[in-house]
Amino acid sequence: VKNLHLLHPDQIELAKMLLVLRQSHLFQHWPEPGVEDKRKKAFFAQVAKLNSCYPGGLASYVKNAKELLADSKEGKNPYDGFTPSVPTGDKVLSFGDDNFIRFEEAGIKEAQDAAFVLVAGGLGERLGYNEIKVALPAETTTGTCFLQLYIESILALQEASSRLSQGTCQKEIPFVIMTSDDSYSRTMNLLESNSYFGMKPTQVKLLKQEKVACLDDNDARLALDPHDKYKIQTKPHGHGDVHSLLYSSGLLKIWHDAGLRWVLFFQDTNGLLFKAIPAALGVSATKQYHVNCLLFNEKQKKPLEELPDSLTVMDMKLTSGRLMVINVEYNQLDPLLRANAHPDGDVNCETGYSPFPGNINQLILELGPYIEELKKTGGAIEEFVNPKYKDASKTFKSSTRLECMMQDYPKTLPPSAKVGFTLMGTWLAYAPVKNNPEDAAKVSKGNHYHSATSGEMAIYRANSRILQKAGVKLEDPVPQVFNGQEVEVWPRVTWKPIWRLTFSEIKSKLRGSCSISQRSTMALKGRNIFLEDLSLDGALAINSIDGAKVKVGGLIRNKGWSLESIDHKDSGIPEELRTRGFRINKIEQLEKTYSEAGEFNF
Ligand code: UGB
Repeated sequence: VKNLHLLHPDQIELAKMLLVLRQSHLFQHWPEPGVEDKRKKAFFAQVAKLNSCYPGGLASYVKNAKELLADSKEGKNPYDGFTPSVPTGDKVLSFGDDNFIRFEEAGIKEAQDAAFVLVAGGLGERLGYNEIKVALPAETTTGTCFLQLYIESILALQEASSRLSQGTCQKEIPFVIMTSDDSYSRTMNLLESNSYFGMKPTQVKLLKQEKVACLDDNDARLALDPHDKYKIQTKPHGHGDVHSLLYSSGLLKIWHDAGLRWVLFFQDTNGLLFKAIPAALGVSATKQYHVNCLLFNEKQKKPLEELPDSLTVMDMKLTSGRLMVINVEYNQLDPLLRANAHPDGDVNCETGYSPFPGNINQLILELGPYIEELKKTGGAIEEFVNPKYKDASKTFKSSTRLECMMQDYPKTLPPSAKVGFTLMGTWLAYAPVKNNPEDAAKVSKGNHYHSATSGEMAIYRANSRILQKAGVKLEDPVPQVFNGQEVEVWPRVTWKPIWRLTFSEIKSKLRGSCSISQRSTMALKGRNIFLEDLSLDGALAINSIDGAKVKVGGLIRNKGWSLESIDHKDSGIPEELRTRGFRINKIEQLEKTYSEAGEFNF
């Protein structure tokens, strides 16, 4: 009370609110006026920010926290009353068949009416990489980082979509990146120092999510920062923030007014994602899904204790009869199954994998119904709390906070909402980079490592298999161990998204009979490169401008590029190589650059 005169009237209101919320411990320790007054004012500036960034303000935050903490203390399962079942509907979309090609075409048509949203507020502590994760090379043959790959993929989609609709000028596909205090400036720097990887700066918009207040106990007392007694401790609220941020930024309305129809959400390190996007968007459009979740098959039965939870999806039926297609956290799935006539929990079926598919966390939302829903909710997503308890007394080991996930969006939708999914083969659609070498090496053989090593190898495997499906003869992969992880090493095939996005496009780039040996590397950086009766046994790199039409054929043999194991603990080696446990030794290659328009054969 003695300090009240230091504050502005609106800060006094905030102080009163904190008292009503029983948060007086936050300033009980404050010294007499005249001592550290500036820091006292700064404290209220932070309170004002925390209050304005949460829908309903701090009063709602504390109220929600109390309820969720009470449920958690009681051990209440949020899925009580639901009966889980494996989702029904279409089976796995099979790459390259007629159905797949039809969906890809439909998706390409729709792409010009889409906006893309990347959630990249996390720092990737689990990966042990000190930079932002989107700066990490997706593969080291070309060194293309994830952000570049994503931007070039969106630009290629934009171009293909406008070509298909024979539009006179290309519609620019908006690209939003949700960042946080941890990632905002580094993401901006990465974009600016690389000329936005070819995208117009006006096409890219960075949003920033704020952290939320930490909670010290079951009464939702806000936690003070252990290093600063004039600051409330904060932690990330989760990727679910993306919905309220998109809504409050006004972008959804702008997109709607501009006639856009789809919003696609995706995560920071999946180098395969855009191979699945055209078909998945085609599924959304054809089936008129309001929400389409991308799923992968061959989900491991149970992650190791050391690894974080992943998600799965299923149809869930409430006893009252409501059917909900929803993602369920792995740690909630097992108890849920056990309580519902599956005494062994989530176990593998005859395929050797869990019958429940995994969640890639790529969502496609139809913009119209999405806006209507957000007008009601403001983008608030059902939250959860995950306190780590000391013992049976249920006091906390350390402070906790409320969290939310973007994939929980459908939870509040009315039963009439069309929520569906697109199931793809893992090899085509999902290879995230999340785990550091030590943790990945603990994953049992045959399961997904989700490391930089497996992420890179998955790109070569997918590209090789795509070429194989299109008729190219490829030698079988060989197993190799890097960073303690056994991976299949396929020919190191890479191409720019502009070379090929869909299966039909790739077929149009191949002629005659082509073959590639296992030890080969092929990097295609150009739009009009055609492979004709090519027999490659070594390394081939082609760079060409749009106007150059290059036909590559005949026998190309050289010493090539080999993969050399490195020690991930050797701090003298760059981190982005150490995370994958190998580097590329460029011994000999055929490299050609075409910087002038014309037709070329070699
Ligand atoms: N992210 C943010 O933008 N803000 C945040 O506050 C937190 C994260 P993680 P997670 O792919 O297998 C997700 O940490 O949370 C961004 C799904 O929830 O990589 O463990 C962050 O930058 C889970 O259902 O993943 O689990 C990154 O781009 C499952 O699908 C993204 O959010 C799992 O991914 C995901 O953050 C998976």
